[in-house]
Amino acid sequence: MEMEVPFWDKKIELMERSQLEIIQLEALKKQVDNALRTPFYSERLKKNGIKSGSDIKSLDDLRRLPLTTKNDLREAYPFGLLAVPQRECVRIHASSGTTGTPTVIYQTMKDVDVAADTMARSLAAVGCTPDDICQNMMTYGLFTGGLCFHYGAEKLGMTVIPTSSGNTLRQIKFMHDFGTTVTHATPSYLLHLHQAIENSEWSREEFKWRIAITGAEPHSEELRCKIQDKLGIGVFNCYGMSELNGPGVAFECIYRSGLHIWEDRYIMEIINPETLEPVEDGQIGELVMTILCRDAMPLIRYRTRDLTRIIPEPCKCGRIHRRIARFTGRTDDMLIINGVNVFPSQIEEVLLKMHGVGANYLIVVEKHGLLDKLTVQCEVTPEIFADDARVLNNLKDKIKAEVSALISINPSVELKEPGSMPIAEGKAKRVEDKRPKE
Ligand code: DLL
Repeated sequence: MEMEVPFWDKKIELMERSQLEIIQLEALKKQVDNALRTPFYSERLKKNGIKSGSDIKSLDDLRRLPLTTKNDLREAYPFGLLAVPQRECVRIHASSGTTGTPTVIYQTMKDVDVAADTMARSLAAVGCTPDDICQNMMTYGLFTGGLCFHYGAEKLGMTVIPTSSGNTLRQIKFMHDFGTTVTHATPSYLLHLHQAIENSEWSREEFKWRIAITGAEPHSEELRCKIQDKLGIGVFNCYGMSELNGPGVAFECIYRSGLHIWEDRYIMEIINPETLEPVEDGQIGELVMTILCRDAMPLIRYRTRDLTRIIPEPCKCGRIHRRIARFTGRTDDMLIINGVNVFPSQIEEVLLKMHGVGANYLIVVEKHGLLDKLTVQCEVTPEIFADDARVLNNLKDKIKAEVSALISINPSVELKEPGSMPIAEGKAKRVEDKRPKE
């Protein structure tokens, strides 16, 4: 039986490709003008011979523009990419940088509204309506999974319960008492939630849950099927990143076969991460994104480091916006631990400046029940090792506190005798990810 396809903005979602490309070109020109207002891009673009948006004559001219990296954002920290007077900027979000400097984004009120509209469009595409009660279990704060999702869910007209992450017993109570129909959580938290419901005083039938939106970390089709079977709900994949306004950048429709990228809001490219040249449609490469609608902070040809491929065939839903496949990995060493992005270099930074920490360390990530667990193992110096247990315990607590302050994850810390950890013969192995590959 044919399913009825829900839409938020039929005109935009079903428009002709030629029409979409006109919108993209106009928006790109504006974004280039906008970028020229920032100290960061004005220098870069002028170097590439671009002095105004009108230098962009066709979408192919995108390739004349420079790529932008996470490191560039760090260098532009805190305000180097602001394209409007600060008084027009109403919000700042941030995510982990590769070291202590975070990468930040700024939004005007219009930007907040456009991002909310994009999110609402994504939610409508999976069948969410104002009749739904939506519980957002992603962390509120600097992380975009909280607030940016929230604004989109409200824009659609759902009743939003901003429970944020954690406190599983309260999550379940709210889900039960308010009749929550839609949830937003990481896939690993969903499994945890399921187990907690099984252990609760209520049976599955006493919940009205029908849709789970999952994202912020990689997960496989098998995991989706497992969650769907266990919970008897529709599970939909949602991709996003802080730099691109958070969740809802790419989203599955009811057919669940790849994620549509909203191409009137973003231009996507898939490049070979070594040669930086575009790959053929259907080949795996790094996703590069240009934001078409953000006044406060332009972002041109941003290297996401996420590996995926374009699905060239049209989708059964009829949307013109092309799809990308589930992500197959990243081109850098970023770890995602319970949905939180962690770069090994951040932890190294803490360890290296800590008096008493020796030469060798290892970051271990493993599954502890259904959630991820982070352990930092490090050798101590011979002087500290000779001291009494209190000194060692203090060091342990200090490492825990500093790592936790920097990346918002509480690690276990294991201190090791000097010289007891294996010495690397080649490139030092600093991370052991023992989580089962999905
Ligand atoms: O994770 C934004 C988000 C919130 C997306 C809620 C979806 C739902 P960041 O913290 O900046 O932002 O992390 C972005 O997470 O580059 C991917 O590596 C990874 N990621 C996000 N969504 C998915 C997904 C948010 N659906 C980084 N599948 C990205 C695989 C994902 N990886």
